[in-house]
Amino acid sequence: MARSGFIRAASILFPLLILVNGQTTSNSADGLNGSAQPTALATVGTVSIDGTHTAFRPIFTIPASADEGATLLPNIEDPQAVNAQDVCPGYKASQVKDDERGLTAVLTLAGAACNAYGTDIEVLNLKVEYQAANRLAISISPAFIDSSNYSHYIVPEDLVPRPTLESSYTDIDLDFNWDNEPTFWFSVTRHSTGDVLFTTENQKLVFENQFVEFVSSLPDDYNLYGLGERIHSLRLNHNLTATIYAADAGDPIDVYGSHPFYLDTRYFETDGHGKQKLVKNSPLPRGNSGGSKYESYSHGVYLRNMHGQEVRLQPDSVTWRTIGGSIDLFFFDGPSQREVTKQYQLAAVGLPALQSYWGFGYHQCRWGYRNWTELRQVVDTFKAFDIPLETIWTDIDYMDQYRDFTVDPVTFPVSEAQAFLEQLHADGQHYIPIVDSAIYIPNPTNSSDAYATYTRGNESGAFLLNPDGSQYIGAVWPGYTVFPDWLSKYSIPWWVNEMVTWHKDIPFDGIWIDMSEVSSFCVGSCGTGNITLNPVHPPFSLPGEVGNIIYDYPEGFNITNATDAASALAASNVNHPPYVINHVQGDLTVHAVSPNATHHNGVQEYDVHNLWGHQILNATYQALLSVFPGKRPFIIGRSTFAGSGKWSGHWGGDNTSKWYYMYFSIPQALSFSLFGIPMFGVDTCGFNGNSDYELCSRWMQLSAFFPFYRNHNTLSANSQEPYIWESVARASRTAMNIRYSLLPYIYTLFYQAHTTGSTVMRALAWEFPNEPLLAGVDTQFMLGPSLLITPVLEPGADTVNGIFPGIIDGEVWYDWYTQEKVQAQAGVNTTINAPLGHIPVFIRSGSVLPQQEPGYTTAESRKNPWGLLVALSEDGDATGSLYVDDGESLEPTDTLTVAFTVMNGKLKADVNGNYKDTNSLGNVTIMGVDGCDGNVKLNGEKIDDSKVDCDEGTGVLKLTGLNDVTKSGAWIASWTLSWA
Ligand code: MIG
Repeated sequence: MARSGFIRAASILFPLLILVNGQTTSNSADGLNGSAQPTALATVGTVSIDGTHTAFRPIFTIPASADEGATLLPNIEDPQAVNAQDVCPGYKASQVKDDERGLTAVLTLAGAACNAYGTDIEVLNLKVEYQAANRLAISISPAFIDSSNYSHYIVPEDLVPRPTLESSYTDIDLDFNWDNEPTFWFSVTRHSTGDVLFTTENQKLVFENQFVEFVSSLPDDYNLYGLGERIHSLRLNHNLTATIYAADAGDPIDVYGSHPFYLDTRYFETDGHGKQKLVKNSPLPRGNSGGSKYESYSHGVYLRNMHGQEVRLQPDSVTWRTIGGSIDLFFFDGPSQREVTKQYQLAAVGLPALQSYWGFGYHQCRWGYRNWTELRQVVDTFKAFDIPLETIWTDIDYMDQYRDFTVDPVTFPVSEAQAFLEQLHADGQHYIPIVDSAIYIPNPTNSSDAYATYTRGNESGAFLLNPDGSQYIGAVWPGYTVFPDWLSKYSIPWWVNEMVTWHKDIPFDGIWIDMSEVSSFCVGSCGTGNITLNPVHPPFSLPGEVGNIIYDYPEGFNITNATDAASALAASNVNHPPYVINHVQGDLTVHAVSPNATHHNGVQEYDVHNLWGHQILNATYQALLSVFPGKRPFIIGRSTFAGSGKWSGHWGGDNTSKWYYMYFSIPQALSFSLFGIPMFGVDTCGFNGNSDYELCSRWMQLSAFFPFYRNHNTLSANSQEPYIWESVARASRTAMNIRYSLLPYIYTLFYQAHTTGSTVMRALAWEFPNEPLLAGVDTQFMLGPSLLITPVLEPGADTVNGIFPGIIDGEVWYDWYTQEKVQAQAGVNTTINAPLGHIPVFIRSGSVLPQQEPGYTTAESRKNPWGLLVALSEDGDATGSLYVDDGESLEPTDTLTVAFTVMNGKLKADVNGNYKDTNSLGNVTIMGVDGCDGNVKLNGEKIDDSKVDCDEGTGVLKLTGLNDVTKSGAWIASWTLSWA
């Protein structure tokens, strides 16, 4: 094939790499940090399945060494490292001014500067505010900030909003205390209980230009949650260094996003007269019958800081370290998780975006879908297997040489796109393409390499710079690339325009943002001086590329920034700050845009690194508002920051087809509930590696209860669409049938999250806060208040052990499938039958779940009859709610809410609002009825016996075929149903 082309992922399922020329073209580095000269000339050809070459031309491969940084020993692993607590003098407070809203003071260095990891700041300002009825703010920042328009100590409020002072604050349950002995320290206590929540007593405050440290003691066996993003159990380990530095790394524990927030839950034994004794969790106290003897109090702590951070958890303390910025701490008083999470979102980070209804359908993706025809086949195969498919995704395969806002003219031509997407949309289905964060910089010596997206961005000044003002040029899939500068006022308009323009060719429905940490495959501005070699090949092979030969780099080539590491105190060293955080890439310059990349306003990436992925989500949100005026943007992003939920959802990134990764998806999701990003899911069946039917079957069923439900796979791994294995197809249909029937419930939960900050996926401990033994449970979870999911998380099992929470306080559980009451003991594991293809789901007593008959797509489902599933409490009560709107308007004017209450054998549906839904009510199932005489009435009118089925044995009352008595619509008016 004659067209020029880079090695294309689409065709490398059977790759062939031919090396024709090993000559090197080395030049010396040009002085910019990390500048690398690629030296390998290889010719890459790929052979498609039928053996014809699809691409064949010489390309340069960036040497692997270009992405190697300095070998650095993380401070926490360095036995020789100075402990700032030992050498630093701390501060003394003076000029204390107290008033009812808080206090201000000046903190002055209490001795000779220690300059442990930077330069001590002599004088600091302390400001404490009782900000609101549930929030205390403590901020400590340099008194003299030497900057006319920018200081890295102060987080700009337009980048990260700062919780503001509210008029009412007197109800706050937090007290701030301080003292100067031996040096300045402070504590925060819970007023009502006297419990010390945070105290820096006997620890020094360390505040340097590139290092800030404060330490609080914690109670024995504490329960801390959050501090993301990481792959970890829900309850954080007591010997854990939680590094917060956005990284393109899916495997180790510290990953893509930055969420400097934790939830702290403390359990107390009660005797009915207030708090008694703090309860330890291990060994976990077990409940007996007769009511829980415990109660819990939760508070939240948020550090509003954008810099690289380490939060060191040790058995008795938390040490918070940052490599810049200031201390801007917020305490949320709870006193329950539910309230903490609401307080955090409402005041600090914002409420999550309202999601489109269709976003809750099933999504299929993979890296390696090769052309529109293959996509069509996938879509058709789902249909043939009767497995619901809502949205088909494409990875970077669709792009022309991996360039954003292009399509491959041969494999994904615009001409075919139109037909494909028209049909897809006509079938009520959707399409989402990936958009990468880096922008290809064309080869200036080759006019046919011109790339309009680059040209337009470059002309408007939308890209990051080097310290010397030249363009910062890293490398990602397309070759050498530049990166949007989100602090430049030109970047968002440029991005919006690119998306609006591209949508005219490719009418996508949402956007998937990748590589936004922001990832770059080489250290520093490695493309500087080299772009005439573009497009170059990344410094490593793509998954599945076999026989990929990459030339060694010549001797003497060294990009470790050795010369860069010397200066410490005088000026800030941003690429190699004196304090070495325990970063997954080692060196901060590795596999990401380097910290010394410079924004048009002079701000260095060092100061805002953790925000890059957050800002591209903002830009994309703005873009989609322009593409779809008045509609809710659908965005899934990789790197997130505190507050990204207001624009986007998140997927868990590059996991592996392993059982333990399936387990980790639960704590990761629950953590994102705490962070205010409820639209979360992971690569179902696993990204890296090959899946198998057993794992994929379990995983397809588990993810069906996650808000974002997508199967995604890496390039060249075996196919893992659910139809690949008969057993997975069956298991998927079963779970999807449940999910789709519950779409009204899930959508209502999201509406509540969007309006109140409540969570969607919930830890057992949050719904049942009086049971200390639930503090660490993350192998089961709740979907909303009413559904308990207990998945099998190991191979070869046909049962699973799970706890039934709340039994001690009278909770009853109903099996989703049999609708019978579960026989279980309080506070102990119950063995639950769970053969392959069966995911245990239980309904909490006291719930009314709105349902709709599942269709093939969410659009079809929305046209189907409604249903209600009622699970009565022991007292015969239940409540629930339903929210309905058009499912897509950004600010829907017509909405409908229904409040359900059950008491004394009567179910009342209280209908409010003006959204017109004319679907009838098909079924009502009531579980836990205490006998029924068959005299069932709707608004006083007897329902025909043929529609009534009452099983006295199981206590299940089933009403079916109600459609003809609810013809004009289930929610056209309020109604009452009675059966006793
Ligand atoms: O470096 O676009 O996490 O989901 O398939 C790999 C290819 C780049 C990383 C994403 C993954 C995606 C892949 N991308």
